[in-house]
Amino acid sequence: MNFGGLPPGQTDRAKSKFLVLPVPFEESVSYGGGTANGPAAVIDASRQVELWDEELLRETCEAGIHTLPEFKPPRMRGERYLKALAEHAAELMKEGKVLVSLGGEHSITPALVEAARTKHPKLSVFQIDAHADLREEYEGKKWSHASAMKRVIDLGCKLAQAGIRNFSKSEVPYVDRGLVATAPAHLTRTAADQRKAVERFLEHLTDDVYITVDIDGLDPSLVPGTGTPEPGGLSWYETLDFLRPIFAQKNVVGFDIVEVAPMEGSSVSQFVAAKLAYRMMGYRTMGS
Ligand SMILES: [Mn+2]
Repeated sequence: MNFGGLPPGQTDRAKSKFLVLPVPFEESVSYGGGTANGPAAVIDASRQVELWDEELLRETCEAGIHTLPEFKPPRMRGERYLKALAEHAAELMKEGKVLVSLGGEHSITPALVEAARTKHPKLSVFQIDAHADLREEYEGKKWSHASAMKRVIDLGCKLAQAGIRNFSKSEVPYVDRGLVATAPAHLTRTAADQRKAVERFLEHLTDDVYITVDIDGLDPSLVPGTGTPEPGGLSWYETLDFLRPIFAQKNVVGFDIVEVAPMEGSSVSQFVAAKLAYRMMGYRTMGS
């Protein structure tokens, strides 16, 4: 099963601009489970996404999208798995393609950022998320999904974060300070305020950017299938209004969409994630 349900002519690995890597990692879940089923559900839903992009007026798939097998090395768990993922992703990035990873829980992102940094040492990160994910550790795990962005700033990467509406007292010293620029969701509710946040982010981020979208950054009315839903999230169009200028003005070297936890009887969450992944690939092909 490949992303988009594409014919062989558009999935040739050597000719494809995009590599889709399914990463079904789920180990530090704190509330609802199911993210291990996220990648397969998103790829399945992607076959229902119209290939003609109504905003970009093109078929993004013409750039080539190759889907890799799920990253599932035998008998590897926790930190060992994440270390292996970082090595695997670094190898893939040598192919000079845009790596699109589908999670899985958010703890996979630091490994993917580490891999991208081997090629782009001045990498910075743009995050869409309900949660700041800046805890030093969570439930005794430094590699927890709730600490993912703390691991990223520990690497020395600048970070810009949007959609944030949940952080703990212990994260206050990091939110919107130093390496981190934060736009809390309640402060970007008007188009003018959102534009100001985007301008600030474009100044804060370096030229090479990795993007991580925790699907819970979007509103749970749009994406109910996620582990830790939080009200007050970004709408579909607000999400795109954050992403479009970053793709237009930065060199986006890779991105991930994480924390999709498919629900029984509802396919909207994985469909939104699939359409978002395709749209982001579309933004990445514009002008090149
Ligand atoms: Mn997160």
